[in-house]
Amino acid sequence: MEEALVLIALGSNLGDRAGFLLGAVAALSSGALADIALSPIYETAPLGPPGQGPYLNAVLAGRTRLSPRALLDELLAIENSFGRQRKERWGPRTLDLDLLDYAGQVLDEPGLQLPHPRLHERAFVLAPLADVAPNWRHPLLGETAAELLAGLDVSGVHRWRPY
Ligand code: A4P
Ligand code: MG
Repeated sequence: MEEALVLIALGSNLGDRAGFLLGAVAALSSGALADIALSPIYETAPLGPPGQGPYLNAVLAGRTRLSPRALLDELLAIENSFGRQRKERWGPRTLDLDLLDYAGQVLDEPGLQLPHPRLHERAFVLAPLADVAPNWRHPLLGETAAELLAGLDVSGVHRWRPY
């Protein structure tokens, strides 16, 4: 199969957040993906049920020979290897890996939608996406990440500065 350009969102709001994000990058680089570029890490206000801590979020770009479905299965396996437990929707998690885009494909299958159906409304995804893929355009909306971000509230999204 040809190599496909893919974009993946990473998020964590439990435990060693940066360690989980970077562990996922390492796992992907030794398996599913080549030529990984990683955005800066952002610290972001949680969207979802109250009482959760802040997230760290980032986006990576890379190339894969896997099909969309095989890549999603790999993402779910990596989430599980970092102790992800699915409890409530949008609840706290050690590691969330979302497939944002696969070579601009549009798919709507059980368990796999492309582009990711909520990416265009989420500043915590669009800010790092604009950093790592400034020329990318949303396959359905035609706008860049920066253009999509311009319409959103970015007050809860900051470059992460641990010191
Ligand atoms: N699925 C379908 N298409 C995709 C895709 N393109 N990429 C299916 C990934 N998964 C896809 O996801 C549910 C199912 O979606 C998967 O089994 C897969 O088959 P999940 O990760 O189990 O559930 P979830 O993440 O709790 O739900 P959901 O709706 O995916 O939540 P989101 O949209 O991922 O949001 N706040 C901040 N600040 N930062 C965050 O990162 N993340 C969430 C989760 C909530 N609040 C947040 C953040
Ligand atoms: Mg998810």
